[in-house]
Amino acid sequence: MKRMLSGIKPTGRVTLGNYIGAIKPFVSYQDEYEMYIFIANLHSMTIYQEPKELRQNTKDLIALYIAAGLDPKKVTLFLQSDVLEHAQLGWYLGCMVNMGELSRMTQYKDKVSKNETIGAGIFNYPSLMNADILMYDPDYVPVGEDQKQHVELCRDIAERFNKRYSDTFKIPEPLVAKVGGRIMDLQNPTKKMSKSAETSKGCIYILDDIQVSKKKIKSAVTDSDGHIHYDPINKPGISNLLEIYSILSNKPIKDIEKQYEGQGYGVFKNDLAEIVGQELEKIQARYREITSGSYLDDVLEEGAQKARNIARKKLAKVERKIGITIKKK
Ligand code: ATP
Ligand code: LTN
Repeated sequence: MKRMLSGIKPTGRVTLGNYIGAIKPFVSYQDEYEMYIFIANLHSMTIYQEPKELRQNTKDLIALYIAAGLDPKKVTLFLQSDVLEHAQLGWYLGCMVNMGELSRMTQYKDKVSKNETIGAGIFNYPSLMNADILMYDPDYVPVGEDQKQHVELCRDIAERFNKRYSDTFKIPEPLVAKVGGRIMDLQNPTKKMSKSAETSKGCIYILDDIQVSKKKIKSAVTDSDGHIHYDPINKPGISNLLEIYSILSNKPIKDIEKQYEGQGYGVFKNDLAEIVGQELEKIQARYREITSGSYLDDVLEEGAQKARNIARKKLAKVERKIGITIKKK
């Protein structure tokens, strides 16, 4: 069985973008791959998190993974901070990456260009991400479009390490969905739907009130040409809605275009609002069941143990190779 690994940061309320771009694909992979999915809580610290909110977001995220259909019996689900080896391997790998390489990362460049005061964590975080990945030798890393560059850097660093020492890490492949890899903000469809966005109007949260989320779909920004056609460059709003529709209804975009030929945006948006509403209702019902008891703690404990078994061995191997370990056995 090929292995797959991915993580999501608990930096805010989980969005429809996270669900479509990350969580839903994970669910579809779980029968086919050996999967490791974790909450990237160390990464979330790159931006200040209010402690109470961080705790709640972390719990919600793990519950939503399961509510969306991930089965902890099939998938190893864990908290990054429960496996201390990530930070240690992150340090070694951080010593192997060049400042120039880290400076070219889009997420970092975006922050710099906005002249925000940024912590060193934002700059260094691809090294920790490299550790998260290389620790488990995955074949594939399913991510949204925005993370592809980080996985490519990870491949370079793995190759560098293997060449400098000896074969140690598997070279992972990023896996970006062709449809749904980049769901856009409903009010500004040239911007990614993001859980840490300043305003929530263009962003659907999985735990949103159902009526609120329907309203957000109905008031999504489109264009004035009235033709339901997929063209992300010239019709970003409608194209984004078509992607959401396609993923949630399991229908190809071409079929949806045909279905709404000659109809206005109103009908299409109303139908999509219903589809989104139904999907969220299903997840929210399951979420309420899961969060009432100690089930989540048990899942995380079991996941951490499984992950630690792998991480401990990998880190020991790395430390032997690089000369940190002085004991013979
Ligand atoms: P932040 O706004 O704090 O950067 P985020 O909403 O971008 O957070 P992440 O935790 O960075 O979410 O991402 C989790 C996963 O969800 C990643 O694989 C990422 O690529 C994917 N993802 C995030 N936003 C979207 C989106 N709008 N469309 C598709 N996939 C997305
Ligand atoms: N950096 C990613 C989250 C993340 C991740 C990972 C994804 C941290 N470690 C390892 C895949 C594999 C983000 O910002 N979305």
